[in-house]
Amino acid sequence: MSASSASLPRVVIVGRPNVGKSSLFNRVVGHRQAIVEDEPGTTRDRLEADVEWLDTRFRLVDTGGFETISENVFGPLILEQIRTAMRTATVVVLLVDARDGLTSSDYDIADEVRKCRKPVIFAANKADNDARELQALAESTGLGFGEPLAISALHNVNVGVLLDDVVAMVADFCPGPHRRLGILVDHLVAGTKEHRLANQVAGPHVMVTGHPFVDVWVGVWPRVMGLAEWPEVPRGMPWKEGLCGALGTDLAGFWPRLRNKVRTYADLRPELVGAVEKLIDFVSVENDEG
Ligand SMILES: Nc1nc2c(ncn2[C@@H]2O[C@H](COP(=O)(O)OP(=O)(O)OP(=O)(O)O)[C@@H](O)[C@H]2O)c(=O)[nH]1
Ligand SMILES: [Mg+2]
Repeated sequence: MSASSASLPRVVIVGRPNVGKSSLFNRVVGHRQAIVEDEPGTTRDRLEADVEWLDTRFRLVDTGGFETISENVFGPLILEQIRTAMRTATVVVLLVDARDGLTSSDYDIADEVRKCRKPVIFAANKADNDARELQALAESTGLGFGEPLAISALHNVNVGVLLDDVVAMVADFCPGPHRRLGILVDHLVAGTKEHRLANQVAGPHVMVTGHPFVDVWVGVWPRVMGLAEWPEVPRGMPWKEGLCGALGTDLAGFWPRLRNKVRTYADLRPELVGAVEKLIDFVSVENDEG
């Protein structure tokens, strides 16, 4: 994968075996790259290709079919592969089969898709003729994603419409010169896991910055709460719980009290104020890129 491919928005096709994910992938990519078979479980390895539609470039990802009850020893591996692919997705395309109707595997993959909280395009494939299209639309609303877009990967019906939707969602979701994203991270110190993750997601339109404190509460001067210092919390203990334990106060009530005591910038440590100012500058700056 080239460096530019790695930074493209990712569009991930998921669904149970044999619904036509690889057929759709091949149709969009424009040639037969993924293996298509009338045999469930054909795709086991994730397959990716760069695609361009209406001047938008994205990376299309085909995944293995997800099956609830499976003799297939690859089942858990495929599920892990699908989850990994969805975690990095900008848009997920959930595909069902318009001819077969819904199966328990469709419901289960739909739950996985819901859990990943990404924008979803819901499509019913193999809608080759009108009667089947109607059947697809009626039945598939049961998955909770509304009416599917009826498509046929084989006969190239509505695949362009699906790509239009993909491009609109990518534009909606993706940071760009006119839609910058700022992320504030706790404990952003060189050499930490937080630092490595921040470096991975930062880009021309995404700024990740943070404060060095173990928790954002430490960004408030302890004197605000009448303390000389924040108590030490033993390593390995969740910090907020440890702090409230040491102070003999309840966790749920502490945050509102702390928040209400903060009145001015002088109540906050300069490291926290500085990081927030940097983010505000970044997301609100006027730009002349286009
Ligand atoms: N009639 C019809 N058949 C289709 C359509 N799209 C795919 N098929 C057929 O459905 C079967 C399965 O297609 P695949 O693309 O391999 O399905 P898949 O979802 O990738 O399957 P797995 O890799 O096993 O998860 C093949 O026989 C395809 O020719 C379509 O639009 N209409
Ligand atoms: Mg396949």
